[in-house]
Amino acid sequence: MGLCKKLLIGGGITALIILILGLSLGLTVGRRNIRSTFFSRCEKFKEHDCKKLWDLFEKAYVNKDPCKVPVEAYNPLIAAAPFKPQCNKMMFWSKTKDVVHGLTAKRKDCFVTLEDTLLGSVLDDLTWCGKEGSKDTFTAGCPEWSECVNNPVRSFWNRSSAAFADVACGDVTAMLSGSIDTPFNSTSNFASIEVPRFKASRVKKLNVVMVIQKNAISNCNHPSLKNLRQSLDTGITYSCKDVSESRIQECGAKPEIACGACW
Ligand code: DVN
Repeated sequence: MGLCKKLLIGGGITALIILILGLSLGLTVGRRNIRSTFFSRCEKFKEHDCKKLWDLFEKAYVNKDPCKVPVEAYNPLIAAAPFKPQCNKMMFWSKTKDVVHGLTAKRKDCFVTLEDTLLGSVLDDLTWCGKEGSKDTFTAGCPEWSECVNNPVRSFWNRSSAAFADVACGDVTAMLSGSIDTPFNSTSNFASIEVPRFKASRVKKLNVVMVIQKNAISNCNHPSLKNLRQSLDTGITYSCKDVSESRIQECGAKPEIACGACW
């Protein structure tokens, strides 16, 4: 076989080995990244055994088809770090993630969202999945949110949203968007999972804050909010206020503004 051919084949084999090594390194780095992120965020809370929580987390999806991870798979994790009722501080949201967390990051004295709790915090904005026959955690090549309902990420958020709503109490706040044509969308997690779990035996009132940005097309008079009121458990009172994004940001910037005076 000519020298040139031998060099070509050798080069091809070398390239293939580099590719396989790169892929497996990438997968290993991916698992190490999510694990180190999980631990660094978990350790900030100083209230749980982070290794135990990580092991319970992995058990939910590792070595499983990533489209066959039901919400119940996360029950042991939720049971190990149950959500605490934080009456009159709990905030829910829909399509307003950045505005809400911009506020709660600065005003933990006033409001707490699911993503401000231990379990919500350690996995916020992360992607993960497993696959049959592998004991690894993957952070790439996982199903998209809408690709299959029982994917590891969506099942975690559906299960944790339910558990967080189950402990909602006192005056509950919900921040909705005035920039979309249906602020209360029946298919959203807020509408389909959380609101149905607000019970009058615990929740006294739901205060909706409609975030009004420059491009606002909806407000508290939007018809979908009538659906929200009607879906509330009997006995839970309701209010809605149109609040400018700038006012919400001001409440975050000025801790001297009392929680109840933010809007
Ligand atoms: O009360 C909040 C909070 O408790 C959360 O856990 O659930 C409630 C918000 O859910 P929601 O009403 O469905 O609101 P959103 O804004 O549609 O989506 C909530 C979260 O699910 C977001 O983190 C979304 O991810 P993203 O887009 O910010 O990276 C995620 N999500 C919803 N639909 C999605 C999706 N992610 C990807 N594709 C989709 N189709």
